[in-house]
Amino acid sequence: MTFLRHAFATLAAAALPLLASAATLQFKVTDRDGQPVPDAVVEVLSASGAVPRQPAPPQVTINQSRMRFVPRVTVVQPGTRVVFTNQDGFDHHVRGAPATWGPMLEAAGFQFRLAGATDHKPLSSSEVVFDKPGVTLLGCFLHASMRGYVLVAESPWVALTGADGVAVMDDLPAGAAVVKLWQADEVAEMAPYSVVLGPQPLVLTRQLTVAARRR
Ligand SMILES: [Cu+2]
Repeated sequence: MTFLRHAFATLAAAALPLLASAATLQFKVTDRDGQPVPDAVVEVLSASGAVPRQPAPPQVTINQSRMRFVPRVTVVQPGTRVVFTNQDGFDHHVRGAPATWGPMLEAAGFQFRLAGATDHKPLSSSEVVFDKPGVTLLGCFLHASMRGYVLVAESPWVALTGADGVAVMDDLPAGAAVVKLWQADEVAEMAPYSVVLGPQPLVLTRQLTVAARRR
């Protein structure tokens, strides 16, 4: 009986901080015409200092496929290794340059060529470690229409909007936070939101000043 009571107390103590800290944010992004905008990045900077239970992967892959960067927008944590591969049957370049003013300008851009895929060899690949928060614009010298983005987040709490223009983040730490939104085509500066996250799901919406680029 003593043992059981002890076990219960331990369980309760372990569960309590999780219950107390779980907050939900839903962020919907639409364009100038009211259409849902996918691939917008929602970042939550929590004053709590808490980090997600599930750590971000140390390595991600961006494919060049059918004349596109796939995914078009990749969000990583500082220090993430990004592997680029070319799946098309012809050569591509990968050119990376800072997309915004800020600390990223100190970092040198990068460029390399990836040979086209053949039946007999493994895919051409090369990798880049992204260290500093900021946005890098990806392009290809050979195909001007190719555009991609790597966003190195400031916060471990970050999500992309889906095809419905909505990002839902569960398990956020409760308390004061700043919510930032980034979207590739938006030209107007988007002021961050100061919010308090609590047990009630917080719903935010933002209409962009531009019509999002269709693929
Ligand atoms: Cu190309």
